[in-house]
Amino acid sequence: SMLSFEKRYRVRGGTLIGGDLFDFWVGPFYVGFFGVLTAFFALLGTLLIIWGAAMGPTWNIWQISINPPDLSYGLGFAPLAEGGLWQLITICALGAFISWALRQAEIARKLGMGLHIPIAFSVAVFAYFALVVIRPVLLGAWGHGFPYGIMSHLDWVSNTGYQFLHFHYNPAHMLAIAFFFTTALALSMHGGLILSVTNPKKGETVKTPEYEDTFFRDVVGYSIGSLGIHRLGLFLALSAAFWSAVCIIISGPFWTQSWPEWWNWWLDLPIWA
Ligand code: BCL
Ligand code: UQ1
Repeated sequence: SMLSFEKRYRVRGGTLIGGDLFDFWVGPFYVGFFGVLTAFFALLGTLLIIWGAAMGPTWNIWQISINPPDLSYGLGFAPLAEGGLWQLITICALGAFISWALRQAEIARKLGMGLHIPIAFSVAVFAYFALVVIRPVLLGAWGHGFPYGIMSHLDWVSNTGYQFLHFHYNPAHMLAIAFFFTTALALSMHGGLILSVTNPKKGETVKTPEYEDTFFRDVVGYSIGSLGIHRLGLFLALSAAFWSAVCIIISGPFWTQSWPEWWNWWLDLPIWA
């Protein structure tokens, strides 16, 4: 069922392309030109994955893997069964992700909201783009992309990590992990705080933001505020994905030795001499 609010905002306009053509809803879902595009790419990509699985040796969900082309194909097209399918699926994935972001933008424009959500989602898309386009192009072969499979992509991460001896020493990987963990800390504190103030003892009223501020001033001497925590959360989460993209782009294209060796710049500082 539709909220009265929704009804009021189900009006024409805000589309980026196609004018009124796809400016309608199917049940609760806004369609739009990019809704159609997302559905098209997602469906085609899924069918190609199923086709790839059917050509492969197993239906075991853990072992199915659609692999990128051999490194010898460089940046050219490969035959379907030799990684070409992976290339088409990658195009479909990017088509679906980008269309999804643009559909978010259309909905935000319709509602007169900021574009924070599509911008945030674009950072996740950027991390994926870094893995399957930016780094393979910089290294000169699509074969550097990761395979589409549950276990196989984990094997790829492990192998790629050990190519650099010890990936924990990658400074951008360190930053990305620190941001992921801090995101979890901030969200757990925020979730806990909001649930705690909205669940008063029987007979008492919900607590105001003054209580939230006072709690954190009493605990850590500082409150970032009820708007500030959301800015902090968005910053932390986007930074996690951004530094993830950086950590993998630099591994190979800009640093080919082991990551522990990168830290020699520190040992080589003249102040130790
Ligand atoms: Mg590491 C990468 C953490 C140990 C090698 N590693 C990462 C990062 C992250 C991380 C920082 C992956 C997140 C990411 O990219 O998000 N690594 C991490 C941690 C440890 C760790 C916490 C740990 O030890 C505690 N890593 C190691 C060990 C190495 C190692 C030491 C292996 C031996 N690590 C690597 C390598 C890589 C990482 C190699 C990477 O390539 C990866 C990285 O940085 O990649 C960029 C970004 C998010 C995305 C890419 C997701 C994008 C989602 C898209 C846009 C939307 C999908 C929609 C979906 C299909 C639809 C679903 C529909 C459903 C209906 C819902
Ligand atoms: C906080 O200060 C705050 O403002 C009142 C919130 O808003 C509701 C929060 O959710 C959290 C977690 C904090 C505490 C955060 C810091 C960085 C001290």
